[in-house]
Amino acid sequence: MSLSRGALLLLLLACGSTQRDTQSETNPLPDRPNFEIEPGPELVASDRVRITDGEFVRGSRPAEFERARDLCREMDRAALDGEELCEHPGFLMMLASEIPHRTISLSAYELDRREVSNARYEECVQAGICLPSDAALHPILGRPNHPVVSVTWPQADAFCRWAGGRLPSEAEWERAARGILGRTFPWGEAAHPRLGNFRGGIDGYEYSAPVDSFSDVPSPSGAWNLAGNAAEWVADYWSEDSYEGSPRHNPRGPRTGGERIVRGGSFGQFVDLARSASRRPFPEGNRSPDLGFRCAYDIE
Ligand SMILES: [Ca+2]
Repeated sequence: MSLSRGALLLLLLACGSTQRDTQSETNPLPDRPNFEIEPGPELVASDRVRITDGEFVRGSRPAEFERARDLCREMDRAALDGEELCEHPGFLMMLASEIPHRTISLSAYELDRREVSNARYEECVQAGICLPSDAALHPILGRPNHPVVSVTWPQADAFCRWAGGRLPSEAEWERAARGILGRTFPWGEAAHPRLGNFRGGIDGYEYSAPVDSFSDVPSPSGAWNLAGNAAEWVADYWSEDSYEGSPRHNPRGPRTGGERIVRGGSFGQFVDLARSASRRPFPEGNRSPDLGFRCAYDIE
């Protein structure tokens, strides 16, 4: 019997408790690659970036699907319960949901430069609007400058509204991580496990990292930790075929559903799951110790 989509994600998250370093043993990488430069990131305040209106290419070509499968195998993802995860139907379904590859356009918006921290989230709790995170008392996950995690989608949504914004649409999140050049990762093409907080420990963090860590790693939007650290809720409901027939301007997912979309990979997952096009479903009322969020803001 195949795993449900939510169960598959939980399985992937559960893998994070075992730290391994197969990548560094088999494929030594430089500490920093030669970054591609993309003009345009605009820091509008210390805490937000502005993304101008315009087009970008969303989704993946069939060749990128195959490359993502290869990346999964390279990460030496463990066989789980005798089943090879990289060939699991649920995993392949999530990869296939990135197709088709298509140019779409978005209105301008602003985005939090950092994941929402425990300290910021606590202000909303103290205001009587937000419910406390389940990880608030964890010795690492609960640190003030670490991303708030273990919050449901409704809790994340409530915070962003309280903060004067909203959760980013899935397309807005991808645009911020991918840029107009269609990068595979925010920093470029190669799967560098040192350029964010991923499973494996060679980035220096076993659990979450401060929300201003990896601030020297460029991204097309200037936002930090889109790839890795806390995975991030976005606004849209999940559908594996939502890219089919999608509007080409400011697309949103289905109007209803029970699962929302999670983006960006996490400290509990290998770097391949942090590809900027990678998308996965998660039940909106569930929590995970590596799942947080950041907020977007309309420009008046
Ligand atoms: Ca993140």
